[in-house]
This record gives sequence, structure tokens and C-alpha cells, in this order.
Amino acid sequence: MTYGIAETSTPNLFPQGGRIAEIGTIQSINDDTTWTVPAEVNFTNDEIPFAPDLYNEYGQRYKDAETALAALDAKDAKDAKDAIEVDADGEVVTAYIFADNYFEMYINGIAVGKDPVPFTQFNANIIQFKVKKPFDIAVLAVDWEENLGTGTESNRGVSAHPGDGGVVAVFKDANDQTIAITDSTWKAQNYYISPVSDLSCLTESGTSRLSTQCTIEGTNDASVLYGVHWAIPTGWKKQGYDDSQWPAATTFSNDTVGVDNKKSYTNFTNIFDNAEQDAQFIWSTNLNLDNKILLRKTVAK
Ligand SMILES: [Ca+2]
Ligand SMILES: [Ca+2]
Ligand SMILES: [Ca+2]
Ligand SMILES: [Ca+2]
Repeated sequence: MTYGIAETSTPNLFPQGGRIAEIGTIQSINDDTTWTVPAEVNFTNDEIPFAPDLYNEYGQRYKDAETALAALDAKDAKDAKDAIEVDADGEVVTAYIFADNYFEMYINGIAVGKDPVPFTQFNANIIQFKVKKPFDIAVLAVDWEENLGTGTESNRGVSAHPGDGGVVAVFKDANDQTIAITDSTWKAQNYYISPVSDLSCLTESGTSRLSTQCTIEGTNDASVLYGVHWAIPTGWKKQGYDDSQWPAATTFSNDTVGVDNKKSYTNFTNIFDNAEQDAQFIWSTNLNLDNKILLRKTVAK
């Protein structure tokens, strides 16, 4: 557990971005642990590729998914590059993802893409990889923060308002058939709750770390807010990792996440809001106060 504002360790991961995407560290108040906030990420790790754009204010802004896919195919052909190989003899899978605010995606433990915009403006990505079914999708999702260690940002007239999260994704095979969408069949475990002003609001139920009884009101004093942290388990990205005890993902409507005014979402509603297979925004139980989430899904053979 932590109290107050973290110390900045990286002043800004993405200087051209809307809000400042800082990383910080903060000492636990009840043990010797030092936590990285909002999360330890691979944004600056060159071994992990940035996911190509569907829509990015600082990169490519495609009008629809078909145009983005055609551009990706053309670029791959020109660079003699191909989809990231999870299995060399696998089938090409195309993933479409919109994350509020940051994601890293792993397939059977192999990094296939990270979000090129850690905080704002909102963006969306397309990722291709070769894999054989069955396979495991593992996603680190981070709701970024301005007041490090407190899950808050300047918003709605106060300096420390809780930000909210949400991830939607669609996976298609080489025949353009949808093989996975984000929904309540995914697993979602929560590793960071903040802001918390009154610790008595926190509860646990089975493996669910619940902040649903806590206030989501903002404040002008982030220095009195708590953060609650859990260590990321070893091997969570790998194929066959036992997530059977993790809570199911909670689904949220487009309205709740607030994407209807964002081109990075609305240009791709034929993918994300398909009438037959409508992908849902997912997160843990609290879209506002839960900030670092691991998501997993096994795609069957
Ligand atoms: Ca992003
Ligand atoms: Ca939040
Ligand atoms: Ca957010
Ligand atoms: Ca949808």
C-alpha cells in the first residue's frame, strides 16, 4: 500500500503526447516494496515492436480498417517483412485493439505489439502475427495517470480526478473470420487500485480485488490518496498459464467508456461494433479506480 504522490523516474515517455506520460516509483507504507507507477512497461524496450496504427494523431490516421490493413500489407511486402512469428508455420491472425490508455500484447508469451501512445491522445492499432491454434492472448492494460501513484488526472474542474480505462479488441483469421472478441469469457485480474481516500471501502471476494464500494469523486489534494498494489505473477504471458482462478472480465458499454466522439474508435465501428460479433469493452470490476489490469484469453483450436 502507498500514500501520496510518487517520485518521477521518467519525466515523459512521449513528449509529443497530449497529457504528460510520466513513470514514477513509490515506497510502500506497510512493507519494503517499491512500486513503479502507473506500471512497469516496455515502452522504451526496442525488442518489443510498436503496434502499427489504425488511428494515431501522431502517426497514421486511417479512415477505416480495410485501408489500414491494405497499407500494412503493402508495407510488409515493400519491407520484405511479414507478420510476427509466434509459430513459423502458423496462420496469420489480425488483431484490432483500442485501449484506454496503454497496452502490451503477448501471444503465447511472445510480444507482438505495444501501444505507441501511452496516455493521450486516444489511438487504435492493428497487429498481425502467425500462430497455430490453440493459443493464449495476454494483454497488459494500463489506465495512465498524471498525479503519479494516485490514479488521478486533471479533469472535471479538479486537479485529481480518477481517470478511467477500458480495452476492446477483435481477432480475425486469414479468412477474415472472427476468432476472438473481448467479452466476459476473458479473464481480468487487477494489480493497482487508486485513488483510495478511505481504505475501509476495499473488499475482496474470492480472487476479486474490489474497489466498487469506493468513491470515484475527484479532489484537489492528491497528496492524501492511497494506492493499493499487487505484484504481477511470473509467467502470466505464457501459453498455458493457469488463470482459472482469475475473475472474469467485466464488460462496459461504449457510452460508459466514452468513445463516441473519438475517431480512433468511431472509424472502426464495423470491427468493434459488428452486429453479429460485437466486441465489448472489458476491464476488472471498477473502470475508474482499477488501473493496471492483466487480461487473458485462450483461443480454442
Ligand atoms: Ca494508447
Ligand atoms: Ca483510473
Ligand atoms: Ca484513462
Ligand atoms: Ca462493441
